[in-house]
Amino acid sequence: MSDGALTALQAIVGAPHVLTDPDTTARYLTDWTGRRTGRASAVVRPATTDQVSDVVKACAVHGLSICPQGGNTGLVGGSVPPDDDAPRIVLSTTRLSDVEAVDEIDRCIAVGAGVTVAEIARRAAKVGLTFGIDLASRDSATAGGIVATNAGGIHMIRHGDARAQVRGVEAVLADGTVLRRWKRVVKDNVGYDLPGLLAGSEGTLAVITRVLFALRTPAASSFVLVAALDAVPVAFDLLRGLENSGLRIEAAELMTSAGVELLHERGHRRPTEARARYYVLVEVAGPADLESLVVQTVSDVAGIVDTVGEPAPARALWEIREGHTGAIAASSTTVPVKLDVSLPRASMPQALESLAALGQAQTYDCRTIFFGHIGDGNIHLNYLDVPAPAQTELADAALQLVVDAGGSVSAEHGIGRDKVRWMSTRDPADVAAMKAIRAALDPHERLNPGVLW
Ligand code: FAD
Ligand code: 2HG
Ligand code: ZN
Repeated sequence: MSDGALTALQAIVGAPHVLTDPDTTARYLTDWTGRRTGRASAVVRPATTDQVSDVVKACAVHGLSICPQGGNTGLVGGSVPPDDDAPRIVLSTTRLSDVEAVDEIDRCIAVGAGVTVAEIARRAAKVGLTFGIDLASRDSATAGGIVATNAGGIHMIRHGDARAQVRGVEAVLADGTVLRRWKRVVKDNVGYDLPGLLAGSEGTLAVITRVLFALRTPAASSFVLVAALDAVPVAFDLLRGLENSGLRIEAAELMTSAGVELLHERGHRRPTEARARYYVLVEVAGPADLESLVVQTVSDVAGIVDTVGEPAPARALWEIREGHTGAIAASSTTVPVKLDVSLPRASMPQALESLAALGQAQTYDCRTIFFGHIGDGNIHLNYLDVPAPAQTELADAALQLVVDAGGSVSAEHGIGRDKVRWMSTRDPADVAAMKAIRAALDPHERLNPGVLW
């Protein structure tokens, strides 16, 4: 970076917040999976929207592109820059950390983009409300990150995705303009849904600096059940049965014996006494006699091998599910091939068989662990121990299978840098419209070049 650029950035955010020392910048340059390490001239940490705007303008003057970064927990390589010499900065949102008091009347909270999901949940809980997004990366993933990726998480089945939680957004466009859509009202149909457009834009349309999130009413009483079963359709029968009994599904998660055994090796209990091919963790909410309703429903569903249940939060059961990502990363001899797909319920059982068979094929011969948010049709495919040269071929074969089964190649993690070649699964006119939006808002491709496109 030129001396002029460095001086300009230091003048905006203060010299201690323009990081150039390799020891300090290292953690901003490698992604959570360890697959990607990139390069940047500096990591810049603005503390206000105006500073972000000035940083963006200075980058335009000095020909620097910008990689926005929140908690750096993204799983598709979008939060770190590429490994080349092009002039760029990482714009870290960690200092955009202000939190306003919860608005208990309109049930919303205004937070800086760098505030973590766990902190938003804590603030909501203090006034008896809940935040609709929860995920295992809650202690690091940020407000800006979950909106930029349109994260789903474990309660998406109940409250919708991150986009559905957004009431207002403040963001800086590629030319430094501050865009502010900020109304506490629930209904607001004046023109295009720009906050909705920024949700899922993965840092390619704007830097999100503040978010106004809706808050929700927590369940008065909830119960966690894990059912062991040998066939995926039994899981759908169980979910239908619970809903037909008047229970509300708050979460519905799939695990397989491979995942449960891996977690067991690492000190977790097995969820049920009997072992089975699949385990479904369901959190339900409902009336006071919740447990008896659950027990009655389970006894009406054919094909359940064993069950265990306890009142929420049932952390020990949830930890088996939430420990999967870390356990897989620690156990695989290579960075796992991690695919995040959704499948129509009708084709899921057959597709999962084919996807597992693919992992067992002689050319790959890897360990295969599937899990995920089955209630939303979202399965996380993890292939472990795959030698680096075979990874792209395996990923492409798996994703082709998913497309052929009518599914989506990215359910909740996004496209990032890892899945760019799969953007072509959208119709050509759809791709052209998205590219036109990108060209209109960021004609010089300064924001996260190489992500999505
Ligand atoms: P980062 O990783 O820093 O960035 C992600 C993307 O958003 C990048 O493209 C980045 O450029 C962009 N970005 C970040 N902040 C901004 C901003 N302020 N303005 C513009 N662009 C920005 N994801 C799910 O959807 N559901 C899950 O259940 C889930 N569970 C996870 C569990 C674990 C253990 C881990 C490690 C990850 C999990 N993830 C999950 C993935 C990840 O946590 C989410 O994608 C999360 O939303 C990323 O937030 P972040 O702040 O870490 O963003
Ligand atoms: C989860 O649901 C995350 O736990 C991570 O989306 C998925 O590790 C994965 O493949
Ligand atoms: Zn997930």
